[in-house]
Amino acid sequence: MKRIIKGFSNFLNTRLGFVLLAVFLYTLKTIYAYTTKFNLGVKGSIQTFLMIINPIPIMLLLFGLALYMKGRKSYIFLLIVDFLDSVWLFSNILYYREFSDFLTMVLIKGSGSVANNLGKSILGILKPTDFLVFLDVLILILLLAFHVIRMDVKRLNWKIPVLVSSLAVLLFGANLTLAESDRSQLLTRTFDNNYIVKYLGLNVFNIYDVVKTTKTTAVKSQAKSSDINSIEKYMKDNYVQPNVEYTGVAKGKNVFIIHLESLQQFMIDYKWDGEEVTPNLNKIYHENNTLSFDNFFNQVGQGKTADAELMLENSLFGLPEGSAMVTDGTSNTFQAAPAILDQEAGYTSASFHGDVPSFWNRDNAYKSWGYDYFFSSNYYKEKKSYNIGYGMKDKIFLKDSAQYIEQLPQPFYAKLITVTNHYPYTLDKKNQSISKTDTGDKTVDGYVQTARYLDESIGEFMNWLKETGLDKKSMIVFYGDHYGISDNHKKAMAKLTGIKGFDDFDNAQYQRVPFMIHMDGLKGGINHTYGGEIDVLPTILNLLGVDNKNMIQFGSDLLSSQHSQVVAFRNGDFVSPTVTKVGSTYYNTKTGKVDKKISKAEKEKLSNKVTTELSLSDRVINGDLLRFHKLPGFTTVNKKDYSYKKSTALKRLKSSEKKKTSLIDENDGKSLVDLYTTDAPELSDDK
Ligand code: GP9
Ligand code: MN
Repeated sequence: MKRIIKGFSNFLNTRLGFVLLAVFLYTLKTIYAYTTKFNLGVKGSIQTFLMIINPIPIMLLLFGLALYMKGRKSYIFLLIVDFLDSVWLFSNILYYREFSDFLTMVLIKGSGSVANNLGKSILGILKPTDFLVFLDVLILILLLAFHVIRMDVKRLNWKIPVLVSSLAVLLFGANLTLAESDRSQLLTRTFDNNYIVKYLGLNVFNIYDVVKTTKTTAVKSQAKSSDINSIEKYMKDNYVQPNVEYTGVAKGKNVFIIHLESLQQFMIDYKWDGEEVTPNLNKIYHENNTLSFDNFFNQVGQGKTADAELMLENSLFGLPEGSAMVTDGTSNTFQAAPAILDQEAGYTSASFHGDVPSFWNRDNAYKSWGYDYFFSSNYYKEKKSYNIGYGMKDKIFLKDSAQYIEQLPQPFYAKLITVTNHYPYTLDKKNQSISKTDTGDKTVDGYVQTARYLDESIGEFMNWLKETGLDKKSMIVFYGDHYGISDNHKKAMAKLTGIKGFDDFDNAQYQRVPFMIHMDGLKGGINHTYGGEIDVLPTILNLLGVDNKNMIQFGSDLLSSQHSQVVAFRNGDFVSPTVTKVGSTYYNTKTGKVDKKISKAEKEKLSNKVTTELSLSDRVINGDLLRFHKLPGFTTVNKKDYSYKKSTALKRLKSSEKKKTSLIDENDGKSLVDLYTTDAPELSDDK
């Protein structure tokens, strides 16, 4: 035993031993920070394992640099690196406490509101245990100072540091592979900074962030103000006059944008086991005062929900890779729906979502879009049973949103993002009200159950709008953000739809998602125009009577007779009433057969239109070109004016400077939340 201890202490007296000790202590410290200071959402054994080991490769690489040096300076170097890294961790802990997100380069460069929001309150949020992240540095210093460990000053054989660095790279490769196998497209889609930290560690996230930001800022800094000219010209040449019959019919109304997670159009009127899956939505779909679209497509890319949000509120396409909300949402200038409606028509805007604010970088992108409020998961009562998958269960989420909706000054623009009907479509027994389908495909068969649950939650919400009279004062827009069943499940889709040999053509057709505009007195009906998410903003602005003539928008009013019915998909494929393109194959949309008659010129014309629009839109985002586009009467949004800190927001709601126009005010200060009825079993269990 003695010999082992002796051997161990001898090893620590070597420089390699010291480096490994530093890595070990650093790892312990990050485990402490990850589990007590952040909320990474670690689930299962793989994620736990990765969370524990993820600091090792990068620290081995960084601290390992000390092995290339000789003398005391190698130790000093290691301690400085360790100290600086701890300062960084410490800063992230403080930032996270306020924003539930990590620091990024863009935020630090000052375009965000870190200093603004954090500066004043730093002392207020500091906890003594935060300083524990410096403990490992202190221990190492003390060990050296009291000569418990002696410095090993000689130069090492060059093979040792090279071996350590190579091992670090190898370990990192293994870490990344394991992470990707648990969460594919982790680095290309970048849904949430929390995910990258959970899987790869804070330092890797920072390196990733710096590389990514350097790349995007280089493109932006090269962009010139004249770059907007060709875009402005394209807009002018392709301007679509909106349908005047509908101009302003919703003027001054509240707007609800109801995001139906992963809901595809084929669920509308779909029956399973002799029952309608979505009876409430079906009813709305067929009502006379609902404008329903049955040829409306999702157009998202890797950004999925984020792309849908971007298109709906900016009429700009998502990027070919990743999510523009993440890569450009913090830094770019936008002319988005919330800001436009605020400035043009005095709307208060709010987004509601029962997930963490960092997902899809909403906490920052929403500020750039001018959202006054962002009610994310920390505004809601949290309980384990209230959550499933990515966030709160829809019934509880919508019910608990009512308390904030009734406080919003009217007119308001409120977006409610549901999430229960999300892959992998799991739902607890108590909430299931229809049986699973029987395709035998595990990821597909629960879909009708979560879709039914979503539908029921919408039914309850609509009922509350009726009870409170909000339904008469509002225009309610429903949309499905993207497919629920991906093209990896063609066999199951064939069974669900009855289409034999469900193929690529069918898959393109099944990108249809619901889009409905519901309003008291609206001239409704089922409209067969082909269109997609890019067209929502111009359509809605026309209904609200807001002129969009000078805006940079890649969609057009769906109700206009001039509306182009060529619907672009993010990969350059498209669907139109006559032609569908998938890869290099052109189909006849009516028959689903490969179209051999279509001329080369026609193919090129359609295809060019689609790729031109996609690439012009990419240019706007990559070059941050809206900063150069002068929109008459519009003042550029200043992100610093916005804060989604709960205490500040709630105070602001109560003391709104706008005259007292909320639902509560209209009801003599009395809450109308009691009128909300839900059969959510979790809530009746509470009683
Ligand atoms: C998470 C939710 C899901 O907050 O919006 O996003 P998705 O995975 O559908 O893109
Ligand atoms: Mn989604």
